[in-house]
Amino acid sequence: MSISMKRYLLLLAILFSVAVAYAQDHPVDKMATKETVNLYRNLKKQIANGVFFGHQDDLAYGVNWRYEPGKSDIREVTGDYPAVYGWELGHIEIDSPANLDSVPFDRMKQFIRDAYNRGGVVTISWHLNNPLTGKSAWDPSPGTVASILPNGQKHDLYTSWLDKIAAFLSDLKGDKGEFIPVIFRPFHELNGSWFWWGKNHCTPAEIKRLYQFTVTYLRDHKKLHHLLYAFNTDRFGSTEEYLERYPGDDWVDVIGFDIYQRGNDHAKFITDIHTMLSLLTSLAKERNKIPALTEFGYGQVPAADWWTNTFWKGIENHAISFVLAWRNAGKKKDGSIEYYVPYPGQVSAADFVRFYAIDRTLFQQEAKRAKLYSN
Ligand code: BMA
Repeated sequence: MSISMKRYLLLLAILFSVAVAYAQDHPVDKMATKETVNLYRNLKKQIANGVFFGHQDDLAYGVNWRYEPGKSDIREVTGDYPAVYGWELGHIEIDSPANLDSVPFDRMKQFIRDAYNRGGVVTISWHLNNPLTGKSAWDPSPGTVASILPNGQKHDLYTSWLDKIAAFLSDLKGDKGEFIPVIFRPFHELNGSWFWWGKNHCTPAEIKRLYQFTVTYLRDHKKLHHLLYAFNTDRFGSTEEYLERYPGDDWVDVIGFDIYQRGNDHAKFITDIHTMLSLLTSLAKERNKIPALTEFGYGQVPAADWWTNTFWKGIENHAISFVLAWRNAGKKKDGSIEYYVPYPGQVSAADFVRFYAIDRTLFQQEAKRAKLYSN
């Protein structure tokens, strides 16, 4: 074979391997780090084995404790940590040392490293203040979304806030200096109207542009390549409703929704969750996305068999990646009590152990075994 022929074949081989690499399943960030790509692919693969269980602020506090090293209400009850850890960046934008639920950002970074070192998954939400009024995320003053889009009067303020979350995210590194992948979940529950980015306060075109701008800024301008992007609504009634404010397949890796049980109609909750998961998992299949229950809970879990007889009944027939129970705040400043997973002695604790024992509910041990960051 002549030298030029050899060169030609070599070139063909290179082109072929590049084409194969591209044809493989990739997150929306084409420059995502290898740990991030592995997480993305492994989360999809693991759906066949079951559903990863997650908990917001799990390592920071529980119903009757605050900042005790290694402690977790889930671990107190089951002996194991959750597989997924939710954290929240609200108030980082105003340079507060702690988030809106008083978790210090420095401690949060360490909790994230601890969880990653155990093979767990990290997801982050952001109840950012209203950039137009300076009030909270729950201040729905009209025109806020429009004001932070490019050319809007608060656009520069918004990008300065994104710079702050980028600085936080850049600090998340594993022992080998690799970035810790994060499932970032901005503008959650956007089909409700309780947040300033909600349905009644902006048009679908505006919120889509904001979501797309946010991804572009973090990925292309800040050059963060360890993020997967989650899109999630609150409860929804149809695929059309779900997609009304969806920014498009090129911007989203994980699709989900948030759902809370209010009142004691368990049968209705099972039906609701089942109906929405059917729609969500069909969409995920069609669009090749990771489906998840991005937040859920039954406040104070007052039913002793809720985990196996209600929650599991709602999710067991659905191929979803993870579920995230909201935070065990315990007694809050306003006197109310908020928690969503049991602590020792809580009425649903024994049932949570039964739920934990189900083969297809996956906690820390299974996440570690699954080596989610390796290929
Ligand atoms: C809500 C409650 C609040 C909290 C907020 C942001 O659902 O838990 O207490 O401040 O989420 O985490």
